[in-house]
Amino acid sequence: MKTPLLLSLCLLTPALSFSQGYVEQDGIISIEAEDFASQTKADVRRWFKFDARTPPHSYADADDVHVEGASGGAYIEILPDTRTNHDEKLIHGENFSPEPGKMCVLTYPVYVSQPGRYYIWGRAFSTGPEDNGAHFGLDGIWQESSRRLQFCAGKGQWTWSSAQRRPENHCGDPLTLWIDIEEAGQHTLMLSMREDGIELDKIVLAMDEAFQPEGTGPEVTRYEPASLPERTRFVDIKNYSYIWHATEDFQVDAGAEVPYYVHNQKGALAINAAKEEFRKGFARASKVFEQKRAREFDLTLVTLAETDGESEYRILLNDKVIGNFKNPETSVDYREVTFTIPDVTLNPQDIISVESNAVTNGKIPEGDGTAFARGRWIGLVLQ
Ligand SMILES: [Ca+2]
Ligand SMILES: [Ca+2]
Ligand SMILES: [Ca+2]
Ligand SMILES: [Ca+2]
Repeated sequence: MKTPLLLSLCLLTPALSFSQGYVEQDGIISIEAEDFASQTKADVRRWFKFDARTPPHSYADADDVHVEGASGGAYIEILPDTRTNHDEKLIHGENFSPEPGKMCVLTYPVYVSQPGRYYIWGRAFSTGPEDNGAHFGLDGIWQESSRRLQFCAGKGQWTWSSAQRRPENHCGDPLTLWIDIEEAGQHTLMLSMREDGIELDKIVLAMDEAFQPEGTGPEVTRYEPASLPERTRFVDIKNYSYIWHATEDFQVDAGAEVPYYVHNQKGALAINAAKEEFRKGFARASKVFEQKRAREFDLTLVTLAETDGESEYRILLNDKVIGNFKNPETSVDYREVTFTIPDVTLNPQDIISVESNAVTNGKIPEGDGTAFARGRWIGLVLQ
């Protein structure tokens, strides 16, 4: 029986997915190139993702797949690649884009805490002279300093570069490519094509000039949010207009047969059945409907079942009983149980009361007798 229980627990707490961006950590933003958020201007050329499961493609291409050695086991390449050497015709807007932002535009959301200058590092696999350039931008602006990332050395292997191609120096020098981020906060890093056939594995932005990536580079700085608090009460309530909490919204009726006390840990009203005189009769708590207009609701009472006994509950509208319930037997103490009365019209100043009693089912020994359930309930839900 253990497997079905585990399975059902897993189904109860599924991992809700959401899109993750990247964050700057200690002056570093490390991004898997293949984890872009969007691609536009991809009608003539396109970035394709390659990993171990990518099937063979049918586009023009001068080199093989290079998944081996790629960070995260994946990278991106712009295809088709129709200019792989100087003899193949150079066509602006087709196999070459000297201007950034015109072709194969990718975006990466990044959250930056420290504004300033970030040096751009790319990790590429180049096999020829015409597959080794790309442009970067930020928030729709292609700063001159972030255009024309260039890879010259390191052919036929994954290679890092931070060099900008310049008229006087086509291969560029290290640390000549950067982006200036003027304000802390959310930004969009952009990447676009310069030469088709380029393969990019990873992108690193680094504030420190002395930083030099090695191997597959620093661990990616994906945004990993803190875990959120899970619902611990009213767990079966899937929708509601209002929740009236027993301990906060209801007034305990001092004139009832027995009193309630507040069981803080469970957020419940309860009867102290340790006192024998509280074992007979009903405790009661009430609330006034304070809205200005009459409304119709389904009323759902949420009680806590107990192993000691099956307490009885009554819901009253202006002292008239409109619902009678009894907790089911349970093997799990404080399991939430719901009882619903459909289609109740509440008028302004109506008084809604909840009553319950302490009972024993004689099953759980305690002292000389048996333990009592305490008529616990946590609230009334208006749906
Ligand atoms: Ca290729
Ligand atoms: Ca090319
Ligand atoms: Ca290539
Ligand atoms: Ca990668």
